[in-house]
Amino acid sequence: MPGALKSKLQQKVPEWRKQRQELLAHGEEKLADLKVIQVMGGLRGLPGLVCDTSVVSPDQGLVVRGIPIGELSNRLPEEMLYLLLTGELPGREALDDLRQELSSRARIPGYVWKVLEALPHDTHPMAMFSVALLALERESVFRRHYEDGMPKEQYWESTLEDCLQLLARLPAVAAGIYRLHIGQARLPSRPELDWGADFAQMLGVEGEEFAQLMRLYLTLHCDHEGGNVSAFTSHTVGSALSDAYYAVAAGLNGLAGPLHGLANQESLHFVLDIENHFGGAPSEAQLSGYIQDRLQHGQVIPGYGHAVLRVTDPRYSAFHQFGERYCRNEQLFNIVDRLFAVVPNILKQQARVQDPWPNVDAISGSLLYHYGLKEFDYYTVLFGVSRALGLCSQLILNRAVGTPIMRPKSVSTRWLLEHVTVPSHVS
Ligand code: CMX
Repeated sequence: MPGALKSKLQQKVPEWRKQRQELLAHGEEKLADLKVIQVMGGLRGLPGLVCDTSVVSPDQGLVVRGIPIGELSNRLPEEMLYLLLTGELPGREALDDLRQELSSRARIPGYVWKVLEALPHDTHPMAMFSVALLALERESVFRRHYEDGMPKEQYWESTLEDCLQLLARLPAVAAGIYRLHIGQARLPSRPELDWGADFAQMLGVEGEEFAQLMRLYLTLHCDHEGGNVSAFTSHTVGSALSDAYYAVAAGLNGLAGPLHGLANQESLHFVLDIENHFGGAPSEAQLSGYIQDRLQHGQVIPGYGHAVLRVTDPRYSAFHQFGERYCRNEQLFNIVDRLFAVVPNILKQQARVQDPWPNVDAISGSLLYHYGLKEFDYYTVLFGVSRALGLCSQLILNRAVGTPIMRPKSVSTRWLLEHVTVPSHVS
């Protein structure tokens, strides 16, 4: 018998397919004009993708299935998965069923550990994470069924199967990578715990406060619509009908970049550098000079700015509330607070910066550090465990409605030069 999540999707998929057909009947209608700056500037603002799991608006930030993320910060990551996929929060029974389904699939095949243990010790944890996922690809049900001639209508069901298997294993894989990284033995999963609490204890950090931080962390990072580097990459790879293991690993490889998910690592480095430089929390005036100096040297201010947002990231605010409650007297938290008082005003004076406000990466690292998770280069793995919820959900939904392979047109510089209006002084 299918689980509660699959049953709910079986109810919903026909309606979503119908909607897509209705829209396709309007296929020739025009939605937007394309500017040269968009072609040359990462397609900023161009509505060229459909993503139903969440939207990010400049003034509100992340809204998951119609609910602002600030209203979801007390939800479990498992509830977020159900919400992302179905558009509804699960009731008690459906949630218990999903948790049971995840814990029953959580065992990690031994070969994954052998592969990870064979890597040089200084391999970046994000590279290890990606390698682990690719090692698990041999288990793909989608690939096997595809080879056996599975009909298109069933693609999403095999993809769901792969995604549940993949997601169920991620906390143990990610925690195992952490323990390997710090030279400690792996800790066994405790299936009676929820996803966040089990992950926390497998990392080796005990206590309800850290479990609560992990739940919050996994909930807040779960999705950020479809156009960010990790989601877009994962979608592109998935659109070739590569299975979930390939698609999610590809997305995580994008997340590993310093302008994307790695910014949380960079951000904490930055806060610690400030602490070292001033021998503690600097005054606002000292901090202001430090920031100006950094900008003059052409460096970015990690954790500030965003390609879409134009307000303080609500995920920053949710972490800040947590910090206010549990880390108020922590020096790093105070530096983070002081940066918030200083950086936006300075960035506002830089005409080129579109968004002077903090994003989620400005604060998450200082909270992790407070609980003794001091391996910065591991932080993006935590982000990745959470973001895989969104990547998988997007992949399943795309398979359900039959989104085609991605193939935008590229143009050459010569083509652009020929198509822009010739300046009057030239002619
Ligand atoms: N510090 C200094 N300069 C910044 C800046 C910052 N925090 N944010 C933007 N800028 C600069 C850009 O580098 C760009 O400079 P150039 O014109 O010289 O290339 C200019 O301002 C315009 O950028 P933008 O349109 O405001 O922002 P983008 O969409 O190009 O980039 C982002 C967005 C996040 C990459 C950028 O703000 C940045 O590098 N921030 C710091 C890194 C960071 O926190 N990344 C995490 C983002 C969240 C995530 O995806 O995980």
